[in-house]
Amino acid sequence: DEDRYTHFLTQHYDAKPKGRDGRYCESIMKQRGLTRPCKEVNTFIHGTRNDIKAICNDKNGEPYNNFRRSKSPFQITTCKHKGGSNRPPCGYRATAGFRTIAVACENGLPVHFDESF
Ligand code: U5P
Repeated sequence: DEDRYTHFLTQHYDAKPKGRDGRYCESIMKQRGLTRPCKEVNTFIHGTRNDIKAICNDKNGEPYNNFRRSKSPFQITTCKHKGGSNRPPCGYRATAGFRTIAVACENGLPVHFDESF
């Protein structure tokens, strides 16, 4: 429902990122509430909400296992925890890419980020 979609956006959507490097990850992971404890891996999808929502229907998505995969690639940044303590401050490395993504949908809205490939 809307609540899970909002949660998905908080965790995985950033329209126009600044940097897409480790500093970007450290800042946005904290800002989005993902650092208590430090989340190990988290992907941010860039672009428009409408293009991401369209993965849930035939406009930009197709079935993939129990998920839906995008027909078109997205600019994404995946933040990976550097290791050591999982208590903040959390250090991250960034990997920027242009990739197909797989999400779970509920009532036509994305609610879970599964993977990119
Ligand atoms: N996750 C990402 N990007 C990835 C892989 C995992 O953001 O490339 C996040 C998702 O929020 C996912 C969580 O729900 O990590 C756990 O992933 P997994 O251990 O189920 O693969």
